[in-house]
Amino acid sequence: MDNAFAQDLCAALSTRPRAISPKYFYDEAGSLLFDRICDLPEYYPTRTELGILERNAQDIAAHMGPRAEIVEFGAGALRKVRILLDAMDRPARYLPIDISGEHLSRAASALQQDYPGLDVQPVVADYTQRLLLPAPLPGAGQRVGFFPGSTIGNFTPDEALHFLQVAAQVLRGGALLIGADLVKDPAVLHAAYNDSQGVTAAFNLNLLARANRELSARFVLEQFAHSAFYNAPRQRIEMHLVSKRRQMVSVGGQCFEFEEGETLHTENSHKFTIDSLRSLAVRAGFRPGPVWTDPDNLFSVHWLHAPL
Ligand code: AVI
Repeated sequence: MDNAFAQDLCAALSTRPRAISPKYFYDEAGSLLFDRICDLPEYYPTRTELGILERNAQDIAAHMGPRAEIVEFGAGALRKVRILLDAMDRPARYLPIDISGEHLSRAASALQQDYPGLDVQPVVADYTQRLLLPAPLPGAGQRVGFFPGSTIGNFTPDEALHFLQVAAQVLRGGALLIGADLVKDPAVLHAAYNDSQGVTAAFNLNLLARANRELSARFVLEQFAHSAFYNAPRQRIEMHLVSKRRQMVSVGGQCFEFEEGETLHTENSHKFTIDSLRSLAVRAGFRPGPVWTDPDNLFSVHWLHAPL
């Protein structure tokens, strides 16, 4: 099997407990479902972070200083970077990094149209690995990384540390602006990942639908249930797909058995305290700066100084 999704899915189904990386949610259909999640009434992170950025745009822009470059890890959230660009003093360059070239060039050309004077340079790369970025523009200000959405929460703690270490290297002398969802009332978290319209359930089940589309797998979607719950000791939402009965599934010609109630663990979404995010950043070499939150303390946006 030369396909990473096929390899990782078969490996996940062959081990116990069964778990697969959440990165496989994001094919075309999954990305559209995620966009719908962001607009759900129960899913507070997106609108809360947007509100924090809007209310504090001038202050954040002052920290960035004139002629700054923004390096965005992932090219999803154009709505968010626009808030920064609109407040900044003559932004010099925007470097969105994404593993999907198609998604990236769409995002980059949309932004270029609206900001004709801005130098937009997409970088196709896996930002969870080592990163090589173009040299700073002559006369440019500081290089500021932007990692919104609490995507850091979808990494394992080791991956999160590694990501921050890579970011600290490529942002040397600059800073990182990062969004982190906060630990809160489990009922609020539960509602955000168990929405009444069933969009999060469809997003979770799309992993199996994708396997059917791409890997000639034969998952019967009706035989799996979406499950999302807050694991309080580990401060994370866990998403699973639960087999509703004993069944056999086939992926790429290989057969796997599910017992009734057995799960495939599809995602962790870690929640942070302000201190836990700052301590992690310190371990990666950053020096914590200001933190902006909302009046209900649902979400946080951190300014982290990169090492020199
Ligand atoms: C992308 N990421 C930060 C989302 C989250 O909340 O962990 C993905 C998501 N999963 C279910 N709903 C949203």
